[in-house]
Amino acid sequence: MATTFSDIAPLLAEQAIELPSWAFGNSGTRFKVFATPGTPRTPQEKIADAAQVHRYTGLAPTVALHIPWDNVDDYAALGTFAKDQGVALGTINSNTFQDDDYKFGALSHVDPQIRRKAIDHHLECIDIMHATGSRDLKIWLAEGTNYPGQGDMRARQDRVAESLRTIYAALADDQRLVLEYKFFEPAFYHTDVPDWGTSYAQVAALGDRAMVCLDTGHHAPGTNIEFIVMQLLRLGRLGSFDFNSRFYADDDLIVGAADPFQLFRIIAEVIRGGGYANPDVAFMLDQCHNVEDKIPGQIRSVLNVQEMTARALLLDREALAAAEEAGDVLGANAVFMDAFYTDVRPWLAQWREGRGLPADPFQAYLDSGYAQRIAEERVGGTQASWGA
Ligand code: LRH
Ligand code: MN
Ligand code: MN
Repeated sequence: MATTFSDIAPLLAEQAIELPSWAFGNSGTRFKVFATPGTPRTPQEKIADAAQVHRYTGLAPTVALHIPWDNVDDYAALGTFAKDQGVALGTINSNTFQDDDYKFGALSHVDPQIRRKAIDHHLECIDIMHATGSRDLKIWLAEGTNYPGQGDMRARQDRVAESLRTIYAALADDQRLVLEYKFFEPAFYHTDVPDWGTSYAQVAALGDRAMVCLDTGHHAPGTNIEFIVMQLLRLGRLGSFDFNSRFYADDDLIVGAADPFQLFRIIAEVIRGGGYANPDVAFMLDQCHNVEDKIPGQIRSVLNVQEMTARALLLDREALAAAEEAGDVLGANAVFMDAFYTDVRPWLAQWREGRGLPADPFQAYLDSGYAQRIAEERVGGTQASWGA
């Protein structure tokens, strides 16, 4: 029997997408960072903006922090502030990519003192997790080399493994380490954790609470990302997604903007592998809004994820399995495409209204006057920007 909207309604209600605090700061390229009036100046203002996204969509109950970008004196108080705004603090992201000491590596550095410094930064992040009640420590390593011969790739891999072991050992039993991979940038010749296989090999050596983070913008063009999703779910190591979209490299554009069909295929595979509405697989955004308004950009993003989730949940799995088993190539593909081409927007608008949310969250936010208010109120101080 075909799946209907009422079948999927309870599953949609379980969707939660974590927002990155850094999406609310100014960002740009290495050529120019454009400032927007009303941009947050503090972690508190970023959280207040993130809470707006949740208020109008009901989809984004948590906010990820990046340390030291979101440094505050009292993280427990920041957690209380978030709660008062209607959201909670989520993943803690470490940062070993903006310190001169890490020019030639952090967890992989040849100098044990620099490795120690990078490890200590992660231990501080774990302390913050205790104060905020965060479950996940997300690590992305900007480490690698630019020229063949510059570094001993094998020795660097061993040092990364040893450093990760020390960090993992400091986690509490209910905390996880999530290791993100990226095929290039900032290093251009080799990267120490370039792909899902390396991330998997590293986390598998640590223990059950070490997982892989899949950032959709971190693959070579043409990579079949849904295959990786399948494999990591199969291996029980898909810990989280950093969702965004890209046309060229790590563009960090709005998820679903460049290739909605790819987003559909990824989510269909998450559902197939039991990763949907499963707390083990965190859905997060990792985006920057260089030229568009940030809060509406985040609202559009979570709605894009919700729309593709609804379409993927509507996939008639029985019909698909029957066609697959019968070797009906075009029939199977037609079942798949039917789900993708279903316009779920009118139904989602109705569904939202039934849950006390605005039918059109995007417009409701624009009409709220919040953007004008923050532009007037947030004067003086230094606006947050990606990287600070
Ligand atoms: C690296 C990355 C990683 C960082 C974030 C700011 O490209 O995706 O997740 O923490 O960007
Ligand atoms: Mn990322
Ligand atoms: Mn990235």
